[in-house]
Amino acid sequence: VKPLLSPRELAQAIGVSESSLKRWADDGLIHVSRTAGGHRRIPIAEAIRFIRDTHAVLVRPDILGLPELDLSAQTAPDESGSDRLLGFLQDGRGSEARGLILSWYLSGRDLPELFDGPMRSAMERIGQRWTDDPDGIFIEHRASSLCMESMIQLQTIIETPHDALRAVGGAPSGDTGALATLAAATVLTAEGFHAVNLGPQTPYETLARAAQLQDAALVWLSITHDIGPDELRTGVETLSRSLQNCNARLIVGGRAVDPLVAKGRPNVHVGRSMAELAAFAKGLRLARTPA
Ligand code: B12
Repeated sequence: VKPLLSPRELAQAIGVSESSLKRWADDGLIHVSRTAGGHRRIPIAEAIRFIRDTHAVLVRPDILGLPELDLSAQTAPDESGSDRLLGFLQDGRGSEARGLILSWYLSGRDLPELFDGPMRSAMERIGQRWTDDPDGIFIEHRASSLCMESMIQLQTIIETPHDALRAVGGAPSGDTGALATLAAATVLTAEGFHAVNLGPQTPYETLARAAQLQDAALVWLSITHDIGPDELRTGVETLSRSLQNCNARLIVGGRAVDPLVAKGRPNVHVGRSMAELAAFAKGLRLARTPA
């Protein structure tokens, strides 16, 4: 991805004239920095924000260093769009899967909507295959990797503000799920957090220590596989107790989460979706931002 663009490059990328683009910059519709010589430069994250907000069509993604997009995806990720994603993931068509997800994002869709919708449902359907399809496990592992590649690509075009609050998270010991915790990190990045994802199989003590070292405002725990209710409850209890000392809020979620883990623990919140995680992050950011 190209970190800084000239007005001419962005103009070409979205198929408008350079003079229009310079005018929008001078009117403050698009934020630019200046080179030592006084030339306008547009950070990639600002270019992406502008494209999303104005529904501009990215006709030349290559100028931004982005791969080919699925321009027909500029509509809502409706049922047929979800089926297309499922098809690409099942067939191992990585560039098409990434292009489709990126196109949805660039057309203004929010990440929680994409992860709670098409990505989750595609992975659910793929996860049903291994019982009766000898290639099911191969397809599931490959599809998981493709989803992760797509999320990492999204992270490279989202800007983290300098004064971002910090978040730390992962999946607990015993849980091999890497996708949901990466989705959480990606959503938090889009919500303006500096998110550190420790990935699957992270011991509760490591999460607590990382939260302390990073001075985290938010800790997330993502549970994909059933690790046993007692183990989960004890782990969350230990974690929430350690977090009280560093003033971090804990949000626990994932398809195998038990809502009872938050009982009697005011610094623990249970969420079921990426939309809930985003809402929680927004609330926390508002509460922690000085007036
Ligand atoms: C991918 C996957 C794996 C991969 C994980 C690899 C990877 N790189 O991530 C691998 C292949 C390793 C795997 C292994 C196993 N798996 Co598995 N796996 C899945 C699968 C297909 C997809 C899960 C996924 O990542 N989905 C995509 C994410 C984005 O969606 P999500 O998990 O639903 O999360 C959403 C919400 O829960 C929420 N959310 C998630 N995290 C968080 C966090 C917060 C804070 C919040 C607020 C919200 C939130 O937002 C997300 C988006 O909407 C599911 C099928 C399914 N129905 O989900 C089975 C599934 C979870 N696996 C299952 C099983 C049985 C296994 C195995 C035991 C199989 C085996 N016999 O070996 C093993 C071992 C698991 C272990 N001990 O850890 C069962 C679980 C049953 C259970 N009761 O736990 C499932 C449901 C499949 C099935 N239908 O039977 N698995």
